[in-house]
Amino acid sequence: MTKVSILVSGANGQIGSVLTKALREKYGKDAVLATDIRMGNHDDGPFELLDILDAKQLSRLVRKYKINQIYHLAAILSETGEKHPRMAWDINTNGLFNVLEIAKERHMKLFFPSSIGVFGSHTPRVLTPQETIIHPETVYGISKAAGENWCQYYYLHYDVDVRSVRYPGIISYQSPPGGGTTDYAVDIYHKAVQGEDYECFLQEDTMLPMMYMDDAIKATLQLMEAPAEKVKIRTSYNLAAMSFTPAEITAEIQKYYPDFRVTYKPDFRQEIADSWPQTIDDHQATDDWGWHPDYDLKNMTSEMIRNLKAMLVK
Ligand code: NAD
Ligand code: AKB
Repeated sequence: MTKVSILVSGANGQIGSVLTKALREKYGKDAVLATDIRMGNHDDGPFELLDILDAKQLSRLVRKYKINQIYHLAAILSETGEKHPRMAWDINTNGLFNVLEIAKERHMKLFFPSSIGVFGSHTPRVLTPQETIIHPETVYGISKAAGENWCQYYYLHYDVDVRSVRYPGIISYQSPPGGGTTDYAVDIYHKAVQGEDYECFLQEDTMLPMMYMDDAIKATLQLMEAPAEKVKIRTSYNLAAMSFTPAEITAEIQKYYPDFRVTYKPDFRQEIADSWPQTIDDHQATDDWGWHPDYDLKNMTSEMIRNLKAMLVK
């Protein structure tokens, strides 16, 4: 069997920093090359600077480290994308092209994270189906929807073994979020644990799909390990764990911090959130490769608070 040798792009980000660790635990620290456009803290294994738009450097690193799998996380998320539309399109689309091309050339396995951001206001918002209307209204969503289709194209025409999930908003204590619409659901825990009030940029009744980081990592590894014939969707799988509103997460946090107060000052992210689903139908991921989440709002809140408190003490 060929030895697994992985390159992670965007490895310093919210998901990349945790996923790189998980991959190193699974495959060994030297089997996972962390890369990012900026320096980061990856003392436990190899790290190289890589702008994903630099196809030559990507190719050089792939050859140097004999890479046979890429987890392509580098991207610009929804909030930052609306502030810098051309840059977001360029990085999200041309970065993916560079990755797809090298995956084609060297017959590599590829993970591409898509997002609930591919959906728009014409999509059914409750139990959003796997196959449905996809007319995204953000640059981020447009780039992810195009990316999903390009992934399928490279699978169909060039036999690239590309696998993808549409992550909901990811919630973690280990790493800060990187400029998205769901970031409030991470920030709110930090404020509560620090004993501060929180001003939320979404309305109190805005329901969005969310997922605890442990489940996101579990889904990613599970999909990448699934036998190829079980992976029937080559655009991107719907993936779900929980959905809640700012009022509901606040109420859950107040079970630990009864004096915690949240005020609401919606900004331009409200419009983005209003165009996204409230709940997701992910039965196809369950049927095809056995997906089941472990975390709901209750046990995630307990874990977030326990871990953030421990970090505060250090
Ligand atoms: P993040 O913003 O925290 O991290 C992205 C990383 O990419 C950063 O470390 C950044 O430095 C790097 N990067 C930016 N431009 C780059 C470039 N030109 N070359 C190389 N690296 C570059 O994002 P994240 O939350 O970790 O998301 C990772 C992936 O998962 C993204 O593709 C994102 O769209 C997707 N996703 C994330 C969420 C979420 O809630 N976090 C939800 C759905 C999908
Ligand atoms: C964002 O809010 O942009 C991301 C996502 C759901 O894709 N967290």
